This record gives sequence, structure tokens and C-alpha cells, in this order.
Amino acid sequence: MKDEPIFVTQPSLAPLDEYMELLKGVWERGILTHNGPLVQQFEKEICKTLGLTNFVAVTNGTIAIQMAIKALKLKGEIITTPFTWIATISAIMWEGCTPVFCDIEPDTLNIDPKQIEAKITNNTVAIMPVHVFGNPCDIAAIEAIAQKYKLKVIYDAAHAIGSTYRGKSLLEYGDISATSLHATKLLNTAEGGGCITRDLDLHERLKRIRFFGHDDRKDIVEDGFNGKMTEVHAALGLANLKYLDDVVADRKRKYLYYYENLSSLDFISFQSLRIGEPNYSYFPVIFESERKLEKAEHCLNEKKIFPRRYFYPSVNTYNKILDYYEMPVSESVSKRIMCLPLYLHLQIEDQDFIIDILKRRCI
Ligand code: T4K
Repeated sequence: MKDEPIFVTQPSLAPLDEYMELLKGVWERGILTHNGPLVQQFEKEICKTLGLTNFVAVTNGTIAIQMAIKALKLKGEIITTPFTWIATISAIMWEGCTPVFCDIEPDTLNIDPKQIEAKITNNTVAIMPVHVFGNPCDIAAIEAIAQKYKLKVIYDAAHAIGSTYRGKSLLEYGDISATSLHATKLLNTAEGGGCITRDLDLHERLKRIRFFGHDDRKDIVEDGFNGKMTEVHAALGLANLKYLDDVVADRKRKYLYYYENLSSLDFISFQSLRIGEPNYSYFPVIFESERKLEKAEHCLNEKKIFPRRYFYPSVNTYNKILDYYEMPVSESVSKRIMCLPLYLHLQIEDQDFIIDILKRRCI
């Protein structure tokens, strides 16, 4: 065993010389931002790699969600999941909308489509599901509800690069999908994100919103802000994009290895991956009780292994910024779920060590 600590993740990074080569061009051109050539190239290449209609590269995934709300001109209630990162909710609130929680399915951990209709009021304008840990939501059911009630759908697809649904990238669904390219994601630009839509008018509006609301002649035609990705970030994205398939394949291999070796334990269960093809970006383990989780976490921490309690607590319980109302499934899962280390440079011996700790010490 190595002596260094093992964290829940590490960024997947291309060889440094490949990044440096791209940076040389940035130095030569002196163009650092404002929709430079590398941002444009990154947008083209990510579309080619993932089979997307288009992609607007932005500063981070939170801004991408805010831009999606702004582009659709939403004002009112947005039905979303309490089992998510706080950014889903803060983006809704920063855009002057009200998050309305709908509980999750206990197995997929995604929003429960059967409970959405009961949350719809005269003020509902959209549904914002999250593809939790890259696991596709029940898109068919969600789209049917959206059509019936004429609601917009924005997918928080922060975790979803590399996942597919009905043979297409998961990012191709919804009025807009908003993804993250944060350091901890399968594909990263250090900080970054993107908005994806198949609607060309919306696509153009998103580009204007990203750039202060300018049109091509720098007239202000939109209520925009600064969501621009820089050339330095796009260079990292381009370098890393070449390795995305390898990263996804590696994750799947390691995910299955954990799964095969841990599924005999009767005190844990796993996220159900029954819709579409996920990207295996996280390895969440659901314990039968919070006490067992804490015991396992303690055993792992003692050996300098640091899993993370994503997502804990359930977002609806943040009562300093939200009025609390109960979300029983999300609150219960949040207390019992923990993501094990999973990243490109994680070694099989590290996985064996983690598996062994969970098997031998924590039963
Ligand atoms: N919607 C959803 C559903 C999301 O999960 C997120 C973000 C968003 C929207 C918003 O997207 P962004 O605006 O962030 O693009 C991370 C990320 O900051 C966040 O992007 C992510 N979701 C969330 C689930 O997790 P932390 O608090 O776990 O980061 P941290 O610093 O504890 O890092 C975890 C581990 O990763 C560390 O133990 C070591 C490693 N690490 C981290 C960083 C930042 C590195 O090795 N290198 C690094 O540079 O938040």
C-alpha cells in the first residue's frame, strides 16, 4: 500500500506536454478570452466526440444552469430534486425562481416522475431533474409530464458527460442541459461548464447571454452576464478530451470491480442503473444505517482513505436558506450514502485494500 492519502477523486489530466503545446499557441496569439480560437475548437470537438448538436462553453456548471434559466426566461416555480449539490438550488434562486422539491426514487436516486404531477401549481414553469452520479433520469416519463403541462425541462447534467440514453448523449435531452467541467468531473477544464440545446435560437441566445448580452456588433440585445470560458481553460479541455473514452472505460472497469467484490455484503446496496447507459463516474454505496456508514468511514479514514458523503445533507434541510419541508426518501438516503474513491490513477491494490476494509472490519 502507498503511504499517501487516497481521496474520493483526482482530476483526469492529459500529458502535460500536450497541454503546454496548446498553451504555446495561446502565448503566441495573445488572445486569452472573448470566444477565442481554442474555445471555438473545444466546442466543435466536444460536439464531435459526444455527438452533440452544439455546446456553449462557460465558466462553470452553476453558471450553466443559471444561463439555461435565463435563456428560457423562466420566472416562477421550478420542480427539482432534493438529492443534489447545492448549486442546483442556488442557481434557481439566483435567477429569481423558487425551487420546489419532489422526492427521489430510492433505487435510481433520481427525481421520482410519479411524484412530479402532485407538485405542479399555476406557478410552475419548469422541471429541473439531475442525472445523479451520471445515472440517466427517466426521460420518457419526465418529457411526457412536461408536454402535458407545457413546462420547460432543464437537466442538471453536471455529472452526465459520457452517459447515454437511447443511443444518444444524455446531454442531448431537455430544452437545455447544463453540464459541469469541474476538476472532479470525468472531463475537466479545471473550472468550466456548458449549455447544450438542439434549438438554434436558444443556442444563439445562450452565446449572447454568456458575453454580456452583446450581439455580433456589440449592441446589448439580451440581459446577459459574464459566463465566458478562457483560452487557458479551453486548452485543458481540448487536451483532456482526447482521453475521455479511456477515462470512461477505466471508470466502468473499476466500478464493476468494486461492485463484484462488494455485492455480497448484506449491509450495503447500490444505486440502480436501470435506465440508459451511465458513465460510472462515481461509486456510491448505500449503507443500511447511518451508524454503519460512520463506522465504515471511520475505518477507512484511519487508513488515510477519504470517501465523500455525496450528497449529504439532503438539500431541502438547508434551513438557513430554505423553508424546510420533509423529503423522506432523499433525507434517508443522504444520511446513508457515501462515494468510494474512483479515479483514473486509482490502483487495483487500492481498490482491494478498500474492499478488504469494508469486508473485514466493518461488518
Ligand atoms: N449540479 C450538480 C449536481 C453538481 O454536483 C455540481 C457540482 C454542480 C451542479 C455545479 O457544477 P460546478 O459549478 O461545480 O461546475 C465538488 C465540486 O466542486 C463540484 O463541482 C461538484 N458538483 C461536487 C459534487 O463536488 P467538493 O466539495 O467535493 O470538492 P473537494 O475540493 O472536496 O474535492 C474532492 C476531492 O477531489 C478532494 O478530496 C481531492 C480531489 N481534488 C479536488 C480538486 C478541486 C483534486 O485532486 N484536485 C482538485 O483540484 O466539490
